[in-house]
Amino acid sequence: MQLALLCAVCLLPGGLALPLPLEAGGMSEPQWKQAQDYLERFYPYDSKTRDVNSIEAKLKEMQKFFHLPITGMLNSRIIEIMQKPRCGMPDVAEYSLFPNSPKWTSKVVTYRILSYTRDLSPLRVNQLVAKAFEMWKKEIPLHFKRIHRGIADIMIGFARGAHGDSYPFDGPGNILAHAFAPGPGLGGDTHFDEDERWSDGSSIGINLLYAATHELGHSLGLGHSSDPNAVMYPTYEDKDSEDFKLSQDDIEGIQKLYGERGD
Ligand SMILES: [Ca+2]
Ligand SMILES: [Zn+2]
Ligand SMILES: [Zn+2]
Repeated sequence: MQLALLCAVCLLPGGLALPLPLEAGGMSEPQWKQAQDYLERFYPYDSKTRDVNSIEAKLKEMQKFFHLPITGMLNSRIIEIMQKPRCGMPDVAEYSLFPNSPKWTSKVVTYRILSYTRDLSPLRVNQLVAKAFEMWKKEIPLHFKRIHRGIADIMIGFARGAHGDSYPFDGPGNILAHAFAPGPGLGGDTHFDEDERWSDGSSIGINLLYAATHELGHSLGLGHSSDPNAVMYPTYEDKDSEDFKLSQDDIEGIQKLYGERGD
């Protein structure tokens, strides 16, 4: 099942710079464990090098993805990125499109909202999800149709902890949501962590419109982008406005899959 900065030395305050396979040095044991877990989760394999399981190789992949100097060493900048809330999908470069570029082949793609958050009214969630679909729809020749019963291509819901796929959520913070690439079964489905505080932009919390637009990008076949302006960038940055747009990078990605809208 298939499920994304610039930095200069001047930005490194105190500079933890440790060769990774070595001892944790100035890092606490939990921090060290957290860094290893992060790399194993978001950089699950590296097809280009033979030492696929090397933590150092994974760290280099991560530095490459985030446009940081590729040193294979942990430093405070990389730890800062690891601590940001983010999408649960991996950042492997191949996933810019998923392997084999899965996409919807029908011109009408259905979706169904199975469950809601307690943080917003169902009506508001329906509006925000529809708006997120609209963001993508403007750029490609696909139509999205909401259905209220039966199985839709894209099943959307809020859930906490283990929720029936192999990717349990992790409580408040860290992983916010995930989505599956186009395909049967779980394919296209989008899950939001109900342990987050979801917002429509009018209150404190994670901006659901922004998160939904990102996740639906995955549901349509996009992987993560390493362009910090892209909606498909893997970490969540505070978006206090509803007025964000897809970046040129997002548009180029989705049109690579589906072509341009004809009208
Ligand atoms: Ca979470
Ligand atoms: Zn993502
Ligand atoms: Zn899930």
